[in-house]
Amino acid sequence: MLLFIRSTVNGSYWGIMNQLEYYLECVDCGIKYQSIEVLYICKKCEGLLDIKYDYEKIAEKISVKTWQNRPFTLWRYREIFPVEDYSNIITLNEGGTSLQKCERLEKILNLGNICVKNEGENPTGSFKDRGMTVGITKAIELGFHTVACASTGNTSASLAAYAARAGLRSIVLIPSGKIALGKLTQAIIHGAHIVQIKGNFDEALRAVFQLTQSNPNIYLLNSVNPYRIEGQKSIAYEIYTQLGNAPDNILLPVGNAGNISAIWKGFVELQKLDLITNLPHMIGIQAENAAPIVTAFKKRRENIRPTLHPETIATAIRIGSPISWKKALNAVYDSKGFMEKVTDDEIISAQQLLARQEGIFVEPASAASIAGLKKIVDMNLIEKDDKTVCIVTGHGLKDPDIVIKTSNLNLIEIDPLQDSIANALEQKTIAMERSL
Ligand code: AN7
Repeated sequence: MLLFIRSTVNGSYWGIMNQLEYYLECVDCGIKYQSIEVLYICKKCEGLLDIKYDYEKIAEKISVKTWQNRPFTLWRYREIFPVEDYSNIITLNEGGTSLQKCERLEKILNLGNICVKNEGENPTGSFKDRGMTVGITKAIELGFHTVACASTGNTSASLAAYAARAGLRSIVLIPSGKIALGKLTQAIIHGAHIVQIKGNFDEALRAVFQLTQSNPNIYLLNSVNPYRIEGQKSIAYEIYTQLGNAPDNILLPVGNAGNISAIWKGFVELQKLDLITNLPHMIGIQAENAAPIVTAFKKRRENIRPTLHPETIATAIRIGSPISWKKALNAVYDSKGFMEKVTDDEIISAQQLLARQEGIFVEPASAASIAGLKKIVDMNLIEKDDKTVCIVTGHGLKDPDIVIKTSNLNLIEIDPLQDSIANALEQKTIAMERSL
């Protein structure tokens, strides 16, 4: 049953859950909807929805001391998530990822303060688990038995795992032949119903939208679902906890643009709650041939023009028509940040750099944030002593094929009874030096 109440008199849009009051609001036309409604986009103008809270009331309920005494996972910050009953959450202990200071990278880039937030440490190996714990909890709360998403890989892996944990059926639509092996493997082992789409992610997203519109018993868990975004804003809360304030810059890869919107929302909330004194510049990085938001930003356009045939080695962000582009552009403009693009070669070099210099193995899309940092340093767009946090969004083992393809393998094989290992290594070093 849909309940659509537009009261202009007494503000009765407020839904009350867990004594936390909130409602949904269209980011385009501002119409408000009650939180009990299952809705993904505005019924009037098809704009994206955002969840609105009464921050004064939230401020009364939270206590930093209480947070400190809880385990360092996403649910440490439970008061800021719109779930009805905390005792019924579906969790795999997501969040609580480490913030690694990268001193070698600092030296190489001649910067004073770089940290990497390693989202590969999440249960299924990507930041998507943050959105999924809240989204799947919501699916259960709303009484759904089936959940679905379109995905370039990580969302499908996460959805499949959390649906399994909750005992729900999951359906994932993926672009045929274009998702990384590790991600497909995860969707398979967690028992998702996998549908390969002849087409790219944008077409898969349209298809899953139609599927859930014509089958209202299936809950859509792409980032257009406003509850997903609520989970992902936890990245901001953790960075605040780890640094004691907000950094100067946040760099992250941008695909469908949910994460940049979510993290910005988190920081704005932290400021409203009087927990931080400054806001970071949000710097979004896209792959060169899948960069519609970068183009819109550079041309100061109000709208994006979708890229019809997005292409990049970083399949996670091979997206031409990002659903959350408007929220992302708002985040970039409001934070006085910017958008930049990087080539596949720059992405691969950054992946190798982070792995070899810092011991952190990330998938290509995640390396885009490091490639972007290198690029903006070269462009003098960053102050030397700025505190910069790069979000590395997914684990490198998600996509082993890419490493094999892009590395100069030059493996050696010897008979240990006859050959000398030292000699073989020396020969290899000489060969490698010659090939440089
Ligand atoms: C590793 O899984 O869109 O800008 O369907 O897997 O919030 O879309 C993945 C996106 C960055 C981009 N890094 O985040 C999907 C999907 C990694 C990702 C992004 C994705 P958004």
